[in-house]
Amino acid sequence: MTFAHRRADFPADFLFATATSAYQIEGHSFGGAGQTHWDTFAATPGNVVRGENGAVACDHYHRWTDDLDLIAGANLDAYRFSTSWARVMPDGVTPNPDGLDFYDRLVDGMLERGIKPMATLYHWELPSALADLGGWRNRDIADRFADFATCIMGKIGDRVHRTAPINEPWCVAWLSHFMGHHAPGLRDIRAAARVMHHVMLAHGKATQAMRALGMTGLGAVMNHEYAEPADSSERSKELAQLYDGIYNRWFLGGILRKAYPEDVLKHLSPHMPEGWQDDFDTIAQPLDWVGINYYTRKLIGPDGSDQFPFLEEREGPLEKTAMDWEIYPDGLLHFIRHTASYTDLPIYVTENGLASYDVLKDGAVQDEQRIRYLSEHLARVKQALAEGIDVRGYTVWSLLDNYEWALGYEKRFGLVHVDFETLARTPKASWHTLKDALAK
Ligand code: PNW
Repeated sequence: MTFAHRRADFPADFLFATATSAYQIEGHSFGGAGQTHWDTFAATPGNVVRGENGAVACDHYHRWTDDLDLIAGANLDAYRFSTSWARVMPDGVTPNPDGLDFYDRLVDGMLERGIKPMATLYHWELPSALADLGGWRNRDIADRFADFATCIMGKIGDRVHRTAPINEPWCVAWLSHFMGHHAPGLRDIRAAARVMHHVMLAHGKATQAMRALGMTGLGAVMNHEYAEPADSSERSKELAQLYDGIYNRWFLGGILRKAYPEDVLKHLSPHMPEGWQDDFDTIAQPLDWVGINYYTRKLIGPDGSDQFPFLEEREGPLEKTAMDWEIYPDGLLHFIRHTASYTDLPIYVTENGLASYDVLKDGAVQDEQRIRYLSEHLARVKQALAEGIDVRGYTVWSLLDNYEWALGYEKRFGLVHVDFETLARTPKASWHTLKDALAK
């Protein structure tokens, strides 16, 4: 047997969930959504595989009732979804009643099916009107984001179970402004350092805005990658440590310790925005939970240059997914323990999963690697629970095959297969496995 878990092995109130995000599934050409920086980024040749974008995606905007049925059908307890800023406020500031109504119906649809809504306000589709003002590089973004939080949560905040302002600050800052892999595609240390801070400030201000609405259940979702030195040299160890700092300690430090890690700050401080030291009381708002998104580890070695961050990722020896990401379940246990070393707050695994080479054949998809991956990672969650760490939930990325950002529609992360010609949904073997394991 490849899947070694049953619902009964976990605490009675433990939540099994699945996740998606707005731009990756909804279809951004529908319902009056505004243009986003991802539309612009995807339209520039070389940024995204085949130049694909989220204009239609999974057409979830029209098929959302079917999709909620698929979540309930797998006996899952909760659904982590995101609200598109450009759908709710097409120009970044003016509310769109159709957009607000869409999320209102979606949340009610979850409640009707006994699914707990877990909302993320921002999962990367910045309205172009705000991108044109400098986007996340402009400090004003934090106030605009708080206004968006007030607008969308004024509509649905009374019914959501858990809410996080921003999905994966590292991706918003580093991946998008230093590595250039995601919109807006910058490779600029000064831009990256500013965003490393503004994204934290926006988290804090949005949290304040949601508290002002009387909301509870507010948290933060960080992504983590285990950094392994590529060899036993001191230099590789140092650089793995630096990678760990940028990726795994910066945002936790800001939100939970009112401080950025010194080893990273040493390199970023010349580029930080003025007055950053004075913002921690706003950033470090009291929270109710912390989320961990975890997929893989990276082997880190020197790139031979004298250019910060001096490091490169090396090919690792472990089994890989279709993303070419190594499968390293111990990393999940590491980050649950690591997060618990910062805080006693309840922890949710808010994303975990893999892209696999799935083939639809005779109406079925045999995604054995996914079943094994989920089983091995859930075993680490059990281990953390056995150590007394307060883990409250586990979330599979993703419900559906969807728009995998710069990799377009090629990489399939879903529990449910999507045919991108017909948009037909077919539950994979992993969906059936969860349905059986999670029967109540
Ligand atoms: C997460 N990286 O993103 C996101 O929350 C999802 O939107 C995404 O589909 C999922 O993981 C799978 O990729 C990441 O390049 C995307 O290091 C890319 C990276 C990390 C996280």
